[in-house]
Amino acid sequence: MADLLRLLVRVAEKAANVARVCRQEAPLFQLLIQEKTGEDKNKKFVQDFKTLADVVIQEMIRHDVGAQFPEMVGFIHGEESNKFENGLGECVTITVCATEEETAALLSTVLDSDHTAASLLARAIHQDPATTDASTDGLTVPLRPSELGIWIDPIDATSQYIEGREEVLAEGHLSPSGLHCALVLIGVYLRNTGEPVMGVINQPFNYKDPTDGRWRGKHFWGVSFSDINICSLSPPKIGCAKGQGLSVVLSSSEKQVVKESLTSVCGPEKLMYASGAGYKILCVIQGLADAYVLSEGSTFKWDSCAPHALLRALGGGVVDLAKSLESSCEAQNHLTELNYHQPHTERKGADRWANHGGLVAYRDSSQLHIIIQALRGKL
Ligand code: 2IP
Ligand code: CA
Ligand code: CA
Repeated sequence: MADLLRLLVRVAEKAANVARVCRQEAPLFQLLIQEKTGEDKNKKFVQDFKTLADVVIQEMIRHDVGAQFPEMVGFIHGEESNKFENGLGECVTITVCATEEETAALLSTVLDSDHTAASLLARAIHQDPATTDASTDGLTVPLRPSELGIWIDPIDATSQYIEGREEVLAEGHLSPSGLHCALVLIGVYLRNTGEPVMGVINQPFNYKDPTDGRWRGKHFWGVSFSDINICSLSPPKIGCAKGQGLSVVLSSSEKQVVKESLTSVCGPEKLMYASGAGYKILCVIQGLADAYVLSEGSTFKWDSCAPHALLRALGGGVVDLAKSLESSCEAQNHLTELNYHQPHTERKGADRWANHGGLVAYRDSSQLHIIIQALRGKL
């Protein structure tokens, strides 16, 4: 399955190109913003955004993976629906066509005949990205495409992407908000168990090159299956030196009781806040925080699948917080780890795929246990 990994790294880079192109064209960017309605609405935000960039990226990934791995068609899921309404109120189904010209023609029907914008987007969709990842050479993974499914979040932290604040990232430090929180997330899971086995994360706005003023991205990948555990990042040193306490990243909207309970194991300066569910898990992957705690069901399978696979490759994981608080046997993390194959059938729309019990993302299971103990009986 190393060829699937290479394809996902490439298609995530193409996705990042589309995300950058959409931001570079200010008038185009305004055109792209649409409000979500009905059951697909993420309850968390009064206003959530559905951008054409999101839809286009998701369909491009679905198209490219389906073309190379036909056995996976029907098992490539994502956050977005591929229906988009244009300025005339017409519903257009976004697909990637056989040629750049045909894709441009389809996109221009959504972009109210703005051919320049449509051509720019179509070019990014059909262009092969420059970078390939040589570090996957020689890798073999004994999995068949017919055993796998995919979760795509074409752009996580859409609000940061739309707001577009430019922050300079300091080495070794977490930065709470800004364009760098926006991530392309592609996760692969086993259809029969729901276990996350492969993940690719692309950060399209990692660094603004002062020589040409253009954004450069960065990507991360990981594979975790059976005794294979490989990650493009080497495991960061476990923090929590004696007496220093854990560092935990939270959503700024996290409950007060969670903040207070964690202060006892973290110390006040070690509680940090950041935007984007994917970015917060990436902070744990990179060692910028020891854990990410979320007490609400405001994330979805497409948010956690990809970064979860990377954390597993590093010896950590992502557990369901509610289940972990109930579970009496601390050692059995595998029973509380999130999985990705079954919807909550009693729910509707996006809610069927929510991580309802909240979550804890961690690198080290002894740190996970400290966190669970601190929160037990408090929620
Ligand atoms: C969102 C996004 C938000 C996050 C929310 C996700 O996904 O990652 O930032 O909230 O849970 O569902 P918070 O930043 O408070 O953690 P999207 O941007 O794809 O809707
Ligand atoms: Ca998301
Ligand atoms: Ca998204």
